Amino acid sequence: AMEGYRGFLGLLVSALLVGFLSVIFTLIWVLHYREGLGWDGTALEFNWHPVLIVTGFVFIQGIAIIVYRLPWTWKCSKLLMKSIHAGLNTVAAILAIISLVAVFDFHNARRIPNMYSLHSWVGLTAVILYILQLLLGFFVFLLPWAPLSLRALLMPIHVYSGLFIFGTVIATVLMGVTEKLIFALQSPAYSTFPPEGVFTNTFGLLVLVFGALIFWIVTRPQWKRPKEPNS
Ligand code: ASC
Repeated sequence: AMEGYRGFLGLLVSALLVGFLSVIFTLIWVLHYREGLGWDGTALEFNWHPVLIVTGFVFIQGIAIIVYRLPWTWKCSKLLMKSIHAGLNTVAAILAIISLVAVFDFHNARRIPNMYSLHSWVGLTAVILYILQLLLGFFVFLLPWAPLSLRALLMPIHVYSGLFIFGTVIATVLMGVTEKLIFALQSPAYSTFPPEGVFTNTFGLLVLVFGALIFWIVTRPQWKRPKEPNS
């Protein structure tokens, strides 16, 4: 048991480190390589989009997925852990929505068309599914009214769609990074390996590794919260 616990801690610390680094890399990207942050219809407003997505939709969502795995919380009530899971996912949803407002606002101010790219189609689908997942989870699993039979029926779907949405978000981040670099890096071009291109490709790899670590942690059966009878 001690062996499994140390393995868990090692991966948890790695995931937290890689997730935190991803957020720092996004900040360095927009503050150092790009124009910085602001809310004025210019690129400064667009730049909130990657910052809020990586902070909320990647990092906070990743933590929310594995909160039940933290062994020191196994003595906490299930209701408290569900509230933390729901609370983190609510914060992530709010940040994702603000990040979409930033892009649409920037596009409209600059008369750039909306919703033409695959990044935008998949990304908006992920946000809509995430909000539906949040509402369904709130009414079925958090509020006390749903019968156990309905919870048991919907739990595998909740787990599956949660991981599907998380994976989709990571794929969408990779598409967004590629799209932005091809738009933004003109002279010198992306194809000439400028420092911003190499730095931001590295950031994309960090996000992918974060996803891989969260997915590993959450799919180890031996690290699951022991199930109390009748829940
Ligand atoms: C819940 C909860 C669980 C599941 C289970 C359904 O709300 O706390 O552990 O649903 O009851 O299989």
